[in-house]
Amino acid sequence: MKLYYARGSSSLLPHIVLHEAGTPFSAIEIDEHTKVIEGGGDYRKVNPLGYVPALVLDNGTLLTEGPAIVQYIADQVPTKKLAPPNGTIERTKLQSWLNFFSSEMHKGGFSPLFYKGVPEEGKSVFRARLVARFAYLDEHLRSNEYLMGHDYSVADAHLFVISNWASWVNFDLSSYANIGSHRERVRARKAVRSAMEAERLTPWPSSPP
Ligand SMILES: N[C@@H](CCC(=O)N[C@@H](CS)C(=O)NCC(=O)O)C(=O)O
Repeated sequence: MKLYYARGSSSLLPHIVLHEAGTPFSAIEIDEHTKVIEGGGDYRKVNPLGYVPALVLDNGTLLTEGPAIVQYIADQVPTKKLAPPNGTIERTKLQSWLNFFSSEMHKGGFSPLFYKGVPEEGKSVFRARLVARFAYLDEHLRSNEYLMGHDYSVADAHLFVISNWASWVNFDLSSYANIGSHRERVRARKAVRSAMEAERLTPWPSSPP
């Protein structure tokens, strides 16, 4: 398997999950802006959409979209319990979290804060949304060690990856104590440290790479 990633971006999610799974893979860095693959080549020939992550399986199948990719990886190693079994209500709850992070927090929250063309007035709408959504998450984590309850899952890695971006857009997370301790629990995992070291993210860069 080959994972195409850009440092510190949403592709850190499948990068962490591949380390959790222990599945052999190679990680290939791309420049998110120029779409040039490390060592040469146009990433758009791998993924015509041009964005990361993309996972290319050994048989050449291309998988895109982080939430789908991490469920595929989790399903390859059921004993690791990175996702509840398919078809269960617990799996639907996990999918609900993954969709929440991908749509409400990523595209409908953080993404517009990175765009230079978005005026400050517009950005304040998305900041307010993030405030409300982080408050909701913080309340949930008050009584739950992990998003799904007692057990770590790919959803926890997703929250970790998304909340990493707060420092890049001057969004203050310090008032969300439960999110802070959840982030520490997730950061302490060997797989998380390995993926972050592979992407040269320790220490966390002060601005997007
Ligand atoms: N819907 C995709 C979005 C992925 C995405 O937004 N990737 C960003 C990095 S966080 C990217 O590669 N942006 C560059 C571009 O859109 O050209 C997913 O959830 O995997």
